[in-house]
Amino acid sequence: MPAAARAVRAFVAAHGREPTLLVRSPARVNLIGEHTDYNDGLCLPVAIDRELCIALRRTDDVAAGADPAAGAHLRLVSEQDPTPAVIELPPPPADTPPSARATGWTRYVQGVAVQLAASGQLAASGQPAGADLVPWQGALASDIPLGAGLSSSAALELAVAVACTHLAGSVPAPTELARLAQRAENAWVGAATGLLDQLACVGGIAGHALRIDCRTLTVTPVPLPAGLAVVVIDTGSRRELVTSAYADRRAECERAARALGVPALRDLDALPADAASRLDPVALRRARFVIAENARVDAVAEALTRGDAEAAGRLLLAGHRGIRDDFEVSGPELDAAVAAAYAAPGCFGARMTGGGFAGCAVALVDRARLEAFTETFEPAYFARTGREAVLHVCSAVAGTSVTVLPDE
Ligand code: GAF
Repeated sequence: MPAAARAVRAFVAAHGREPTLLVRSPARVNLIGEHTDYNDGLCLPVAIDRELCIALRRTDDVAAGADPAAGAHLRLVSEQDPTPAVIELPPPPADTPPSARATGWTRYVQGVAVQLAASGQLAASGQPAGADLVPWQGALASDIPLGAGLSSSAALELAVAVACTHLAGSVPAPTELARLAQRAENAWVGAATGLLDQLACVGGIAGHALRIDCRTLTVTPVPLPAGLAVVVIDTGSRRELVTSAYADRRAECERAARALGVPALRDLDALPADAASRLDPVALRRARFVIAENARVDAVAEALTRGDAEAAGRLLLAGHRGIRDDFEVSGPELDAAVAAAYAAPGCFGARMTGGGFAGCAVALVDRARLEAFTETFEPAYFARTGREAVLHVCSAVAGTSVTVLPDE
């Protein structure tokens, strides 16, 4: 059963009546441009048809038969967790110490509510910031694998943000929603991530990848050739401690930019001739990767636009080599998946995708040869790793959206 139908069913089971709204928020896969977002650089994600859905209903609308006893909070049940997320309204202040914040997935929901209240996003009416945060109850269902590098957390953040702003009668620009969700993740959850995931999730366009300039926040649609399948390979691997390694990479990039005298690595088209004497070996490798990766984003976007899947695939392979050897965030299962994919029929190229170390790879595959690709890839990957991979043949879809359901 699709996630949307499961969310509606879970809502009725939990709350004993029908929801009035359905919010749908896609996962994303990044084709190229990895770890460039926090370097003010370029990336090329696709919002994909694996989604997180929230069915919901406001609880303060007595005229519509709502239950005032439900109280002033957001209450969200999930098919993946028996303990509901309950966020009291008004939400806690933004400077609440980390130890007093919610834990687990509830923290993302709370973080969005906190940022909405703190931003004055909902205060167009002139009321104090946060006064317009409408209480609601909801049920969540998701087809996005957790911890796999497909942005399940950004999908949740954006779904909650869109639910809250819709009920408040506010329609913020997609970039504002993305920034707000990023603040929830950075300042409340405590993960120093860039803006790639949130922009991809909220800005998705059917049939297109998105060339995102993370400095100007300009999003340019890039058509995906009809005969080209975007295949996400879930390697089945997951890693702990990814957050601290991510923070290390970010710090190393910032160190490299400082030593090279630029605001961000984005500001360099090539390593200066004397880079090796100005940078320690680690910072040199990180800078080399980021500079080359930014250039690959434009090259892949151009190749896709002219329908040149071979060229796009070669660039993905080069990207994988760079992220493995210079940026050092690949992992054994990711390397095995890329090698097995590229050796399979119909594959133009493949690379790890997302933050790294574990999770998913992405392959560009000739749609006409998908069956042969799958038949060859699966046993080859198993032979290399002893693991079963899960393949998702993905379509590019629209970003986070809200639908009004027939009210019963
Ligand atoms: C994670 C982060 F959340 C993104 O901001 C981005 O840096 C990505 O890793 C790497 O490209 O998904």
